[in-house]
Amino acid sequence: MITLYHRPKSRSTRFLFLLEELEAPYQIQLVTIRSRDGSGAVDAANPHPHGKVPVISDDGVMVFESAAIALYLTDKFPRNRIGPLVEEHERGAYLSWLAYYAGVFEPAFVCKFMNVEVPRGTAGWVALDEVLPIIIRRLSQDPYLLGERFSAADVLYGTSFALFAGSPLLPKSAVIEEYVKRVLARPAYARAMLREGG
Ligand SMILES: N[C@@H](CCC(=O)N[C@@H](CS)C(=O)NCC(=O)O)C(=O)O
Repeated sequence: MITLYHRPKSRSTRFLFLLEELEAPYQIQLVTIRSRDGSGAVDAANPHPHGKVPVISDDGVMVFESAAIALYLTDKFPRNRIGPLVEEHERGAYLSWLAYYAGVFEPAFVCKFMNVEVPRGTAGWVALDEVLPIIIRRLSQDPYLLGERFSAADVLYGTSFALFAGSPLLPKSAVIEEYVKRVLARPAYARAMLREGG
């Protein structure tokens, strides 16, 4: 049984979505986290090394970091084909988009948000202005990052774009807007929202 350590309206919400997509058996353990305004506290019950969410425990096996959790869960629950397995053609693209999420996409957004210039040739990521055209080009060709096939990578990117909708951080793009609509229209997302509060 998977336990998801969860704080509503945080990065753990998307794992309710993924677990629903996978139709995996899971339970939710609500935890507190530190917030940007200084409120909140690390929850002693949270096994994450920095007291963050998401983190999952699978009968004692602990997995943290969104991209790692996504890969762990789609490998563990392959029935609904939400993540290509090792022997599948799309596996390379899947791993690439998951790693790109953690290593490039999120840092690019954070730099933009903090108004920090990305040092070319030093940082392992690039500025958001260089990230967005890559993703928009990909999604102009196909409905999802892996093509016709929806995957856990779309859970991460789709919910992130949904979060920034209307924000000056995200220039208006019909391609992204349609993508977000497609991702959030999935029945698993609606089921996840029903469990958001725990
Ligand atoms: N790189 C982590 C980021 C996790 C993260 O920063 N989560 C936020 C909630 S959205 C958090 O727990 N913040 C509390 C803190 O920083 O102590 C991942 O993608 O899983």
